[in-house]
Amino acid sequence: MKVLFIEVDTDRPWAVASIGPAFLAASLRAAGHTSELFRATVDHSPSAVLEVVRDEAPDLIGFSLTTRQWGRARDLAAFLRQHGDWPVVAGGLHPTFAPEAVLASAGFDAVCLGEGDHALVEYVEHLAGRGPPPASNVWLRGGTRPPLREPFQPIDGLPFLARDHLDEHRGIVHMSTQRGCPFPCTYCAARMYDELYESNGQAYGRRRSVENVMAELHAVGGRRTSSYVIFLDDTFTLHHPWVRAFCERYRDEIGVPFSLHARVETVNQRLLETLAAAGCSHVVYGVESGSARVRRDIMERYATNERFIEVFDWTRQVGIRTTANYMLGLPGETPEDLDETLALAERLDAFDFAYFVFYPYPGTRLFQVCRDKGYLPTDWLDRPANHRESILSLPTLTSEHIQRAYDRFTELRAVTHARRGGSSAFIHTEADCG
Ligand code: B12
Ligand code: SF4
Repeated sequence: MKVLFIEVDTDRPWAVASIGPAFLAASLRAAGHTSELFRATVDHSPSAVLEVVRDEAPDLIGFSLTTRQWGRARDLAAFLRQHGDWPVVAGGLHPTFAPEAVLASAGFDAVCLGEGDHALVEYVEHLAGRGPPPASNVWLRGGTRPPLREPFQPIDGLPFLARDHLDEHRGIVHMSTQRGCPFPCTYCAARMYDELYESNGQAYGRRRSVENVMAELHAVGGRRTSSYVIFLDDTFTLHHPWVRAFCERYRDEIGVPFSLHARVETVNQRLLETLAAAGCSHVVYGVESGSARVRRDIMERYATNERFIEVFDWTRQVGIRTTANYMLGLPGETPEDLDETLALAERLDAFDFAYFVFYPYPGTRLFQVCRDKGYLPTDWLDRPANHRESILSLPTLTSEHIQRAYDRFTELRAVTHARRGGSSAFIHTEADCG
């Protein structure tokens, strides 16, 4: 059976395609199936996508979706259904936490809840007439919500990523060493996988062995062909014994620069020195707000401003560049809180930073708050899910307040950029994690 994943771009191409399909393709191929990925850029009209689908002649089409991708994917799936009868399945965070909305849309035959590695293979076997419908994770249109299968164990048993499904160029390698994140950030969609499985009595958090991660790094060419390794894990610096054991082997066997996401609570000076010695050149920290009140009472993040300042200083001292991520426009936030965020950004003086207008992702606690308090418009699923303007009506902030803060961040970034000599080494980071 042949599966065609359609990667849906929204406003511009991303440097990397979804990690989900790269995992799924690996499992499909291990089970004897074929997998291809087509990136529908913003320039591809629905007819152009249809043409590609006709040429590829898949037995199943798969969409891996974040909320941002949902609107365009919905329209594309409906268009494909008008012109053909290819079965279509959607998976990823958005379908997992808004499955009813996906199944109610024309063009989707099934939704995958949570992990898809085994579930998709079972579904494909079923479509091939070689097995019963999947008993778990795959929710068929018209059917009832299925139970969740146990998270994949042992995680080392997963085949290595199908790298032809990732846009990797010039020796850049993307790696994923763990699934799940133990922190409770109320805005975070990634964390919802943990909660979904925990509410089912299952533990989602797992990390691959150092041995297994090293084997994948060698399999992609090791130091011979790799120029830079990007660890996509939500918080790479969990469990220091693992990180130290990894760093020792990485330094000796691979040694090329790498980047990762961390939280300030999960690093200390010694660990940062170890990371730097192994080749770590860039750490992305989630700061999110400069107001301790907002972090503590709204986001459930308990680090102090002093902690951020010392960790950014330590990171600089060991020669690692930092990127800080900030959010603007949360429910309960005030204009004074936004001022504090800008002030902390100035004080931290990260090598680079990214700033996002808050968007409430389905499944998260803050989504629930926004819905319960009437901040969320009823047509939220039809509005663009971007991070440049707020879709919320907040009693404590107007859209002008948020826009002004966003513009001040844009100015600060331009100034920082100019001060660094317009360095092209600025790294554009998009995930709100760490
Ligand atoms: C790496 C990463 C990126 C990379 C790669 C994108 C990607 N989707 O992989 C880049 C830099 C491009 C990126 C960009 C953005 N990202 Co991002 N990103 C991540 C991150 C940190 C890791 C992804 C990962 O490694 N997943 C691991 C794999 C195993 O999980 P998975 O993708 O969910 O796939 C499994 C299942 O869901 C299922 N499955 C997935 N797809 C499919 C498809 C089918 C057909 C089936 C059957 C099953 C299935 O099976 C897979 C294997 O078990 C996540 C956080 C996270 N932990 O998920 C955020 C995350 C996905 N990103 C997020 C956001 C908001 C963004 C941006 C909007 C950031 C921004 N502010 O601009 C952009 C938009 C990207 C887009 N195309 O829409 C949010 C999404 C929230 C949501 N509900 O939509 C997350 C959850 C971060 C967060 N904490 O909230 N991101
Ligand atoms: S924002 Fe990052 S640290 Fe917080 S729960 Fe999500 S993945 Fe974990």
